[in-house]
Amino acid sequence: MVSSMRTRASEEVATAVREGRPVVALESTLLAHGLPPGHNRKVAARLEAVVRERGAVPATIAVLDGVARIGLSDDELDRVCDPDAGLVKLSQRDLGPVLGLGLSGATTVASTCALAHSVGVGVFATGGLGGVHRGAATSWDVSADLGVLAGTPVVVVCSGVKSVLDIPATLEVLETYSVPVLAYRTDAFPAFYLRDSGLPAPWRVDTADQVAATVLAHRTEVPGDSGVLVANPVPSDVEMDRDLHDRLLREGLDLLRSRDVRGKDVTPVLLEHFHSGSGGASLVANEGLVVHNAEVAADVAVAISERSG
Ligand code: PSU
Ligand code: MN
Repeated sequence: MVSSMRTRASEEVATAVREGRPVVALESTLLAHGLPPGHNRKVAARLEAVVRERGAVPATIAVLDGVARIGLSDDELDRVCDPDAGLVKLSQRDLGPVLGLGLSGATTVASTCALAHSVGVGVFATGGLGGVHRGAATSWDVSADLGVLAGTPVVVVCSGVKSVLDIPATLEVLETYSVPVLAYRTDAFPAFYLRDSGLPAPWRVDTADQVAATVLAHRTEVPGDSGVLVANPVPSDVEMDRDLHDRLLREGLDLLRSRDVRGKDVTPVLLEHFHSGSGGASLVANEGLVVHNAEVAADVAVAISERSG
């Protein structure tokens, strides 16, 4: 385990890792750039609380003043959730510049996975995975989340990928990168706000222990360093209405075109359109799914440490 000058695990996280106790990494981009101010701080606290209730240690990750922090204090979480703090969105390739230049930012799935792995944390919960964007054949916009999963042995629990992406292409790339995709208690690959993307998932699992068995076999028996994706659908009681979802999606895609939004701004602009256009329904779904993912990730982390113990 590395705790370098510029990457520091909190005392609690470092101790848990050393003792082989379950830890769940959480990302900060969904807080800083995916949820509105105020609401984001409540979700941050709820995520950490549910991970603890399930018997694991939460490790929210962000870069603050040139130090990658694995496990944040309450004050540090306040800062991540404060829009005036101006934390930029950091993918994996942005880590060198912010660490080297002493700057701050919120980590995406890609950079959170990489930092979690660097301190020995192998389970991570998020909302939606980044993927292949629509039109990627000409824009080349494919999230670094996929490339990092290809080479980082971390379990990522998410609710699939948003329907603003090209979901069939995203599943193809995950296959190319040899990332196992396990749908949790469903046969369908989920689409973030919706439980069913219309595409079947490659594998179905029904318990955290089945996830743990798969992860341990994948890590120990299968050559390569790819991660494992667990796709856990949004809970039925907070799933978005499909017609409202489809309308907001059409409008959101038009908005991107008319404002010429590109690159790292695409995801935050679309999320904001859903939040303002759905009268809050998308926020309820977003919070519900990310909390559920944190719970499942904690169960998986506990099951992995029981099987390894
Ligand atoms: N999906 C969401 N909410 C988010 C993100 C994705 O529903 O906040 C964030 C995650 O941090 C993910 C990142 O890693 O967006 C992907 O961004 P990009 O497509 O620019 O790689
Ligand atoms: Mn992108």
